Amino acid sequence: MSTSTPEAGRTAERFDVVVIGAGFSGMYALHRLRQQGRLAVCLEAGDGVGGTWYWNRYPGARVDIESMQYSYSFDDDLQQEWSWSEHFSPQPDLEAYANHVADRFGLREDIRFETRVDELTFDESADEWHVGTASGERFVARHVIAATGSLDVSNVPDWPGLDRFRGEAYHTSRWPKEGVDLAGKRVGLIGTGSTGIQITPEVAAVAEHLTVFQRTPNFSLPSRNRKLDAEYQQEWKANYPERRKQILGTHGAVLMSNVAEQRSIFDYTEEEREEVMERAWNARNGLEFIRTFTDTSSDPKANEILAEFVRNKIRSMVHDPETAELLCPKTYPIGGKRICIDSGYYETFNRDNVSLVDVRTHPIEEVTESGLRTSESEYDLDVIIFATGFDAMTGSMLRMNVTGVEGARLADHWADGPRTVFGLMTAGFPNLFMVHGPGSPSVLAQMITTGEWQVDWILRTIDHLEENEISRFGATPAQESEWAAEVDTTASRTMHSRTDSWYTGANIPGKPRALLMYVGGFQRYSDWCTRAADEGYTGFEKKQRVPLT
Ligand code: NA7
Repeated sequence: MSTSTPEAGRTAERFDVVVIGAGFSGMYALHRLRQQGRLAVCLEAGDGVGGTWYWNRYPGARVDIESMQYSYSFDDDLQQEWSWSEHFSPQPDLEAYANHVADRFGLREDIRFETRVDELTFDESADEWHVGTASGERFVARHVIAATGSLDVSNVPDWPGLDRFRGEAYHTSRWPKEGVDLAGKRVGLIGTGSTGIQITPEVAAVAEHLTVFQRTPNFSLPSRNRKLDAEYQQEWKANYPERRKQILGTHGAVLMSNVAEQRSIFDYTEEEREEVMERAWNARNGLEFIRTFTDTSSDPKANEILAEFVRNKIRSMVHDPETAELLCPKTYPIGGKRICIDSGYYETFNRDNVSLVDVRTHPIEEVTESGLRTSESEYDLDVIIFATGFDAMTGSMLRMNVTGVEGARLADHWADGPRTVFGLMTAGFPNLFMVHGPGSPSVLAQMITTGEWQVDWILRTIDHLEENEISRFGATPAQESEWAAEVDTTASRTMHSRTDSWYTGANIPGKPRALLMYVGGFQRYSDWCTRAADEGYTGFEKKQRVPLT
């Protein structure tokens, strides 16, 4: 039971820790806090658990990490008993899993659903956070864990006329639970990132006509998704303890199959190279494909050979040469953005009811009452689907109106780009922890396992603070600069920082340009964090609790 406390004429509920978000990391944080006997509540904007996998329920939504790895590791009974049906789980399976976990561990009783946090204010006199919600509730807690997700705030471009459209319009991340009947309708889909690539074949199969509005084509590999048989799962389950440990020792917290070559692409004859690339193409994993050779991520010439191999695949799948050329990415290196995986994306453009419109050459200028107008033509549509991405990594923190020490606003602190220590804390905002925050590996590592790991680090830290009667604990600007140097040094070696995408904030007009995640690899990342804890958190700001008189 929480206690209550008067706050500005209202009653605030008091907890040890407020967790924001009931996605996979938030649920795990709540579970661990309860196990430790801490008084905790989890505030969730949606009316169900699952986070990303609660909101993104558009047709075709699917994870691109294999199911046996993309799952919780903290409870052996759970991982032994749960069965996955597909190699790459579709959204309904992931949401069902989240619901199962919430029920199995009795988490719902401490989750407040439909509770959106819109105010976080640090009270310096008591070293506590005051948490306000859109529906007027108030909470007070010494610590806040923001497990608010890397891809939560939808991006809808600010086109004139958006409110004038008489048909139906949906952002893919806010797809209605009851589904959308697209049968016999003229559908316009804007965006060809991972989401656009997943939803395209599904919409094409039912709509009267699908028009895909593409600004930048993406590299995509066939997912070769398959049903999982019992034998394969059993083999994983028998080896789970060992494999989960191995996962944490890898660059992306993912175990890969054995297709990666340990040699330069130029060590092979042209014929041999084609053979190796063909083998990698059939290996089911975008993350693995880019590591086919040792130099395709670093040497532009090597990268171009791999990119041209994929373009030739696209040309062989799409019958109309003009459409095929338009679908071929040519303006950035392969792997600069996350390589997508798809289920029949390119082949969909061979259908009579599908057309591709290049909005790079002729941008969308406005939404009209009956559809869209580009600088070249008008398109009459019954439904517009926005697969236009997210204000990623920073959006979900900034929209909570966070105010820290001396009234400092997080929006100002991050005005030139986010500054953090390990993506876990930011200076001037003590006792506030982030999971998968900017400057952490986030989507560059498998997020369920690395989320568990980060939550464990946070809870170890909170234990340390309680044991040592520290009431205020925070990162310092000097630590932020040190971490920024590590993030920048590792980033400069990669193609990500040289490619416009949501990874660098380039998808949101006016957003400062910086690589938003740590690319040094999960193992190196966890070494940094563990060292800080092992060394007694030297360098962090600490304030001793004032004894009660
Ligand atoms: P992404 O990858 O950010 O894709 C968004 C798409 O929307 C992309 O093709 C954009 O084109 C397009 N877009 C955005 N704004 C516009 C405007 N103004 N005009 C035309 N087209 C536009 O988001 P996703 O949801 O697909 O994927 C996000 C992650 O989820 C993904 O990486 C996986 O990790 C899971 P652009 O490329 O900017 O030219």
